[in-house]
Amino acid sequence: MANDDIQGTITDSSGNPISGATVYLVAETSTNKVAFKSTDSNGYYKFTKHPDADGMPQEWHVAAYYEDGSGNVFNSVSQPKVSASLSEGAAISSSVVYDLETGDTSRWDDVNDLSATTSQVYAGSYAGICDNAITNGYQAKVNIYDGGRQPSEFEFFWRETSFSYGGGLRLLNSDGEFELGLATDNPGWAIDDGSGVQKVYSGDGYDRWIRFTITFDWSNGEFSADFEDLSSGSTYTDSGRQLKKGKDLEVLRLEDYTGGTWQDGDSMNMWFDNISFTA
Ligand SMILES: [Ca+2]
Ligand SMILES: [Ca+2]
Repeated sequence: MANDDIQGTITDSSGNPISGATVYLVAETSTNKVAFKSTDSNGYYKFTKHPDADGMPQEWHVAAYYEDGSGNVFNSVSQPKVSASLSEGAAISSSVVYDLETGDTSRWDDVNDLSATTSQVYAGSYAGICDNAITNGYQAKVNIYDGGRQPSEFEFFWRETSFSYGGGLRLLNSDGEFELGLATDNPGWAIDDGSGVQKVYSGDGYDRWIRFTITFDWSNGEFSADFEDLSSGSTYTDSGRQLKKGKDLEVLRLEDYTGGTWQDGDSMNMWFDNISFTA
């Protein structure tokens, strides 16, 4: 197991081989990219005798990245994690998903308060939980797109208890400026966009999964919101809302939020799952 080769073929969503894609080998237990290769003319890559110093079975992700020269960027991380032989290749999709299915927070870049848990799960075996509100700092951070991208859609699911006084997600662009925030105003739903913070729905209660889908219109610096309480069926939709800057997205942060103020440190007890970005 220790020195097996990891190899495969990178294809597009139609199954056509992608030449010149960059493939990273990412350890299960960290976000470190331990090696990278470019695919050949047949889309083939191979990591020979990949690092596995402890001699124990080590599982890996393969992350693939490709720009087609027309401004289209394709990213993927193999899910579930691949074990020592990746023989069937990893199809490039244009989605990046944070679903906690590694059972840890290894895919996050900096974590102050976020844990993988089985206590409440929207999909799969794990969700993320934040249960220790942080003042003047974020709960957790991840670089979604190094250098910034303009995905078409952003979606996630959250769940909150009555012990929580709100929390949420904030998106920053490649200049380090905020573009959009979405938060609970326990149990209401709040949007922090180009118009500032607004509570858009009062919420139907606690202990239920809520779906949040954002569709971006980058050419106009706008987005549409489509939110749904998966227990009651209540929805909120709006369109033509202004982003704060309208540039791009690079970083996702989970942050505490209470009654209109981010990072206030006043109680946060909520789960997140299937946070996805689709380019
Ligand atoms: Ca999950
Ligand atoms: Ca709070």
